[in-house]
Amino acid sequence: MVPVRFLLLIPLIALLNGYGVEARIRRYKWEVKNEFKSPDCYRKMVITINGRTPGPTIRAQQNDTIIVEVTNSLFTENIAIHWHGIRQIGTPWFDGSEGITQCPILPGTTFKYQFVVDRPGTYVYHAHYGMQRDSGLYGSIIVGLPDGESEPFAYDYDRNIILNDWYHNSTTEQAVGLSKVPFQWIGEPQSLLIHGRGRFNCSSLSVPSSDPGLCNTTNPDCFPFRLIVVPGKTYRLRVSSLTSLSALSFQIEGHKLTVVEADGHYVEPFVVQNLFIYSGETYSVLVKADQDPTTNYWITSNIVSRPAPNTPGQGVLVYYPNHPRRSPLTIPPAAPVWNDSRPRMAQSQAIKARRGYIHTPPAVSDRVIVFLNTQNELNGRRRWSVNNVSFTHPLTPYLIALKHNLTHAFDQNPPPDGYDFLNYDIYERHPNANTTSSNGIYRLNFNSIVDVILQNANTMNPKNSETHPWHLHGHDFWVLGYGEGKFDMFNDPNKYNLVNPIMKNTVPVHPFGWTALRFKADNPGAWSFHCHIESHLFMGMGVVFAEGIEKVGKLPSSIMGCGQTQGL
Ligand SMILES: *[C@@H]1O[C@H](CO)[C@@H](O)[C@H](O)[C@H]1NC(C)=O
Ligand SMILES: *[C@@H]1O[C@H](CO)[C@@H](O)[C@H](O)[C@H]1NC(C)=O
Ligand SMILES: *[C@@H]1O[C@H](CO)[C@@H](O)[C@H](O)[C@H]1NC(C)=O
Ligand SMILES: *[C@@H]1O[C@H](CO)[C@@H](O)[C@H](O)[C@H]1NC(C)=O
Ligand SMILES: *[C@@H]1O[C@H](CO)[C@@H](O)[C@H](O)[C@H]1NC(C)=O
Ligand SMILES: *[C@@H]1O[C@H](CO)[C@@H](O)[C@H](O)[C@H]1NC(C)=O
Ligand SMILES: *[C@@H]1O[C@H](CO)[C@@H](O)[C@H](O)[C@H]1NC(C)=O
Ligand SMILES: *[C@@H]1O[C@H](CO)[C@@H](O)[C@H](O)[C@H]1NC(C)=O
Ligand SMILES: [Cu+2]
Repeated sequence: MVPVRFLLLIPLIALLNGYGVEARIRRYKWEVKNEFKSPDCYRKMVITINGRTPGPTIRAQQNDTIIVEVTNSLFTENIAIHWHGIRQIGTPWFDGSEGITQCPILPGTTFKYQFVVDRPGTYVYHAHYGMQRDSGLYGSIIVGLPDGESEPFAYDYDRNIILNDWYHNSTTEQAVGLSKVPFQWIGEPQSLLIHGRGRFNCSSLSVPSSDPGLCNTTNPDCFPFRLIVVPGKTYRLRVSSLTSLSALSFQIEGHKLTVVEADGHYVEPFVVQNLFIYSGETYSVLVKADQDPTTNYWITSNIVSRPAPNTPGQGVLVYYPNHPRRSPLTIPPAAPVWNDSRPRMAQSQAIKARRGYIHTPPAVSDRVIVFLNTQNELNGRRRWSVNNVSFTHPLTPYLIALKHNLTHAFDQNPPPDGYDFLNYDIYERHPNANTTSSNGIYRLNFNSIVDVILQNANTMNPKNSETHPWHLHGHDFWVLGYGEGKFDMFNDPNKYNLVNPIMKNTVPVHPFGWTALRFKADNPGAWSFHCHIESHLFMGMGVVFAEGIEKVGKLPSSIMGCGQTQGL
């Protein structure tokens, strides 16, 4: 059966803006389905869009309107799709975060997302329902400049690579384990994917399967990723990570990477041998095909920050006209030391806004919120907490509850703006006996300037702290600084970079460290701010901000239907 596959591009009669530039409407029809695929040679039920994982790439120009009609053809599961990095100014109901901005899209129904991509850059989309992103529902959004404008750097070709980690257990099995008493951790991924392709060692299966097709290294689904380059040319590689758990190091054997873009903002260029990339981040790097063209080179991803088994993601950089099936004769480059966070911290600190493209942050903020991340046991389950509050979703999405004054839809008590920072030892294990779970939210004054300090700490394991990439919906923030140890309220703000901070939507907080952000609460709506690790969010590592609700326009009826929203 041929899957329904449409991709209509309708250059509607100019929605002419002030510059006389023509903004188009780009329409997509997606069918989301369960299918068996073998991205790492091991067959499992995945979620595809129009038969593919990763799904189709959305390509647009600045200020175009994107319309995606999503049909949920899954057997039983609900879905929602988040447009990661798109701020949804004026359309907060199409952010795609289930439980925050919309009710889920039920099986057998179609939902229409419609939004403007108002800034050029590299973005992604992915499921935002439970931990469903892990099942393969994700893809890229590439927004180009308007005709006649050019980037502040030169390249010959533009290529796109999404990095991921991959589990053989289903999302449901993972969720069941994480909710169980006793708690059952998901463990490390079985493989790493480079643009949807990986390689699991089929001989290492502990219980050999009676089905010889279950793990099949000649399945075309797992033919390794190839990037074919023409000698002498420069490539812009748009590298994104949508891992469920892993922090990654990405490299191309023998080639240097010049970082020029991060989360849709131009970076003052700097050169790296390997790019550290955290779930939810996007980068553009320039790579020149300037090495010996008679051979091919490894493209690798490796897990850092966790003691994972060595299951590198491997692809090949092929110098045209070498044979694309020819693997390099060398051994793949070694991974960085997993537990040395110094080079990762150094790379985070090296990312600055490009000269000529600096958005100067406001000099002071109106409110400072410190988020201490801790792990704890709550009712016999392991959870993550922020200032002793482990986040739970309400049945009624916040945006709807707030707009319609449904005060019983969620806990009206706001969670705390900080923790006992004078006395709390971030290097110790704490029982954190007073942790609670709540679905209360942070209400921000409209147009106020908010500082967020992410404070990392020890987990429930001795001498252990993890990397958490935090992602903010609806805004970009300035990254004012990173530090090691406990944030010093009195001295560290003096070291903030107010000169050329990068703006991003996702940022890591390094083990036992802190990260300081500033943003303007200028986008009416309700916005999730959470760790981008699927299992961590599932375990409560997130908060919700709301601002300017009185300025939110009339909510579309398509987002209703769950909790207390029936009949609205
Ligand atoms: C995009 O739209 C915004 C808001 O309407 C406008 O300020 C900006 O100039 C537009 N940019 C282009 C390139 O059309
Ligand atoms: C996969 O899920 C099953 C339960 O469905 C569980 O017993 C098993 O330990 C899980 N495997 C891994 C590697 O997490
Ligand atoms: C694959 O797994 C088998 C069995 O564990 C092991 O002997 C072999 O070395 C592995 N191969 C690779 C390439 O890691
Ligand atoms: C493995 O995949 C190849 C290519 O699709 C196919 O020809 C072969 O029959 C498969 N082997 C098994 C045991 O299913
Ligand atoms: C990393 O772990 C190894 C043991 O696996 C240990 O010997 C080493 O000291 C650790 N390095 C750092 C920087 O913590
Ligand atoms: C919600 O409450 C606000 C302030 O009390 C009021 O202005 C608004 O009309 C109410 N909205 C609805 C839908 O009842
Ligand atoms: C969280 O609870 C611990 C004790 O379990 C306490 O030391 C800490 O101050 C509390 N933090 C907040 C923000 O209430
Ligand atoms: C936990 O809360 C109770 C009641 O508020 C308080 O008496 C107790 O001291 C707290 N425990 C800790 C460790 O903070
Ligand atoms: Cu996390």
